[in-house]
Amino acid sequence: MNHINRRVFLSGIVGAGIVGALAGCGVSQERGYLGTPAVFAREAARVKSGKVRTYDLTAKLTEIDLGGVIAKTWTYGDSFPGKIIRADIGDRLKVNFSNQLPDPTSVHWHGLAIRNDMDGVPSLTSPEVASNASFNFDFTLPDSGTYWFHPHSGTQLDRGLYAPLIVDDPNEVVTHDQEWIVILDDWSDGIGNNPDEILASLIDGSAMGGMGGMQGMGGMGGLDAGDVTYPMYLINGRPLSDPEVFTSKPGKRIRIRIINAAADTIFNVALSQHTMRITHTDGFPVKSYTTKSLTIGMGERYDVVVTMKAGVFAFVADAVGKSAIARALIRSASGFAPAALFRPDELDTQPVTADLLQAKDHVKLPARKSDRTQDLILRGSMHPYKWSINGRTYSQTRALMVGLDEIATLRISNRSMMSHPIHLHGHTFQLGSAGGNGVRKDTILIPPMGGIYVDFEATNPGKWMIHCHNAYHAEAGMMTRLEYTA
Ligand SMILES: [Cu+2]
Repeated sequence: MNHINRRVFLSGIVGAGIVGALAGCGVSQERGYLGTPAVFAREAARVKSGKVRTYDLTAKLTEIDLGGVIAKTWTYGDSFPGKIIRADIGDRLKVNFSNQLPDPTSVHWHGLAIRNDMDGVPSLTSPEVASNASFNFDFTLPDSGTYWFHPHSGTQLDRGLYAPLIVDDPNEVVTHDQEWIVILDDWSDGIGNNPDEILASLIDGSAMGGMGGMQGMGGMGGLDAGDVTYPMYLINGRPLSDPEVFTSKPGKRIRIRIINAAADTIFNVALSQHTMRITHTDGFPVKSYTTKSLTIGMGERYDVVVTMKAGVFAFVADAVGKSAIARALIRSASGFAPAALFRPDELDTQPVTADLLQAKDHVKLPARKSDRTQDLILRGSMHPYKWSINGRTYSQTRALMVGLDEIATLRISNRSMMSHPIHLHGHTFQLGSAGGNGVRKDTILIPPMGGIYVDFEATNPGKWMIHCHNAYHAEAGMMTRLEYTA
């Protein structure tokens, strides 16, 4: 039961229709800020490089150019996606954040097992940052890898507020010549409905199909499709009509760090005429696995290495169940780019999912018997538009509990007809048993009616979110908390 049931994975049904009331996300502690002695003690014990890296980060209103279509949206700084934050393992990262948006916001450092009071979850770990206010983040980076950051406030994730955060390990043996960060997204803000309007339309059923409307009109809506039809799908903020072109040379090995920043879209990705050697997922190394395509859920990351042939090649992200693609190009020699809607044959191969991969030995958790097992039962429906964990939406949720330094098991079972990428804050679990072969991850796609279990080591005290990384499912209730016993 620790492996995703692949047959089930391919049999999603999407329902749509009349939707009812939303059970909103709850606010349990208005002030938050849980800088407890246990949190400070663990921060003090983290391995430190002695270096400090300081960044300024501003959330603001911006106009972006989507292939000649100007969209007003919210971004980090003047670039979209936001500028990379990069540091080494053990560095102390200081981010001076300023909120110039009309609404309160927050910044969550997705995937990083950092001190709890810097995790950026309003009303749980730190105060929401009011409009025209600021907040200074300050934390030690515990692990290397591909991470990213985004708001943890309402549906803001579905605007332009995201950027990569890369943590380097100076001791890593480098086996590539170039690096390319590829961020996938589904897009409507400023050109179709904004995220608040999309959520409202999902709840009241008013927007059916069309730009930023509801996906599917009942019946078979395709495989694992999301809830929303977007007018555009982007790679690095660029639409099909104006793709990013990455320049390389034949024989060069490119490390591609793929991040799915979409709110409602799972992608299958492939590079035309190439295989991809998967080296990491969610920041953690895996035993090399070569594939022609892979599936990436919202919030997940995969690092792959490709060895370039000569020519112009399409890197394509197929929006699963949505009959749409996003793409970028790699140019390693002269030639014409394939047509905008070109779909590589590689996308017709069985895509790799995390259950097929194995952790490298040095990142396996200690092979210890689990101290406690808790269930996460995922349920929901399009009508009414309501998504729950263990029969409760977030405002009514009962936190899962764990004791400090325990090995804890989460048994996740999906009793709905959609895939859900489940994200655990502050920890990286191991798929299957601690010390087994499963990969280390912080976000795992649970297929419709599928189930898995994961083990994690409870070494990061505080209050943490566990939730679906579909922004609309999370807002409609599919979130709970993990808390440490006193
Ligand atoms: Cu979900």
